[in-house]
Amino acid sequence: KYADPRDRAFIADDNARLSKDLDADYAALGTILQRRGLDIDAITNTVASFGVAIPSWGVGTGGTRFARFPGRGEPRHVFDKLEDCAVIHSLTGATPTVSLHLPWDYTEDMPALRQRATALGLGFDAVNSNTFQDRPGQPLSYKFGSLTHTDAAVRAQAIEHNIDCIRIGQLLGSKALTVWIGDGANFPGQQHLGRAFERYLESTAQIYAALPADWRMLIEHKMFEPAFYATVIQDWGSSLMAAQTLGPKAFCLVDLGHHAPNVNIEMIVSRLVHARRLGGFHFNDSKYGDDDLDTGCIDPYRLFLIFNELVDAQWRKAPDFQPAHMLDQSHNVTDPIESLMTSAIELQRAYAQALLVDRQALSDYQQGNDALMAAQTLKRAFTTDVQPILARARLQKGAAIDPVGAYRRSNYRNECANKRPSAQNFGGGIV
Ligand code: PSV
Ligand code: MN
Ligand code: MN
Repeated sequence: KYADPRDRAFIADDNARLSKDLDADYAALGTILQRRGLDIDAITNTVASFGVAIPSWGVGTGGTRFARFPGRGEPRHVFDKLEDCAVIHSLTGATPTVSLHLPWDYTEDMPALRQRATALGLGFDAVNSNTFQDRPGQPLSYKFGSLTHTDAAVRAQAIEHNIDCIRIGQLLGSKALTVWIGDGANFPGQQHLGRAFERYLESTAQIYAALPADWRMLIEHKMFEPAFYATVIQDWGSSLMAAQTLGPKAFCLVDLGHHAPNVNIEMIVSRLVHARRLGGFHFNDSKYGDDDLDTGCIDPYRLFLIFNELVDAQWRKAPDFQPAHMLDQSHNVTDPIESLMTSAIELQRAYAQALLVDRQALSDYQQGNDALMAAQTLKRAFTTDVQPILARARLQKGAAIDPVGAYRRSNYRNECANKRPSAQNFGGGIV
């Protein structure tokens, strides 16, 4: 039997079974935290205020360059995607915005899309441009690059697309444009490394000039793929140089999967905070490369250490610190809605754990060069089970204590399978 998982009464009913146990667990944790001088309700309220954007492309089943195995009842178009995003937000209370990818999410009627989003209680975060693939009927090809192409006409086409994205984003109430390009070289010698970067700066300066006053441009770096020898914006150094060259509205976006294995991402975050250029994140997890696995599923400690830097920056009142939080994942073997819900919760978990760090003690241990106790201070926060805080934060907002359980009980996926005839040309699966 189907029940709409966005229905408040359905969620309240589901919560009724679980709230007594939650009260007991929350009270027990509250006592433990009180002994550490922490007020559990204050932490719960801070966690409740955390939001992360759902990538529109994430609600469809992903794929690899070998194959894509579509799931049941996948969204057929951007309006269906919005419905799925609303389910995720209703059950978690943690995903109030959606990040669109154009042209994958293009529709003639953007005002209608905005209207539907508003009715569903959703807003729009950064708009992502796409010049890493050709769309049908496009005059010039991006096979050998887009914003950095050797041919000025191709560059102009790519610039125009980014400016279109800004215009469309304005219709939706977005405030940022995320630019990731696949431009680069597959062979040594194929591309003049310096000139390609210069062309990037020239092209992005034109996009930057079209940014409305209250917009940001987020520059996303990535080490490799699809260019396997050299990528033009391959690391945070190139990204930071570009942002600093472009001007105060340009920031760096850190996609966790876009670095070499073992790179110290929390250190990159710290440096970008220092440079006042940390623009936002694409959260995911990885073991090898740009795996786009669910956030926190491989290395939750790394995620915690990143949030530790973010909370530290808040604590120190770092200037120009307003990073956008977005997910960027590919779900190949799970129901994307379940993956996205649990991923949003993993972010809240890392945030809650980071809020538990005794910052004064940590600072004193650092000052006194007490390496062991400094490390233990972080570990003590990380190993605290904050589950009751996360559940209580959801309950307070009318969301579900057990989002995946409630989602499964609602039979939403089954309902989608009946309502949505299989979508063959779903955009956004493979990249
Ligand atoms: C590239 O790997 C990337 O992380 C960029 O953010 C793209 O926009 C996204 O993936 C598309 O899936
Ligand atoms: Mn990304
Ligand atoms: Mn990626």
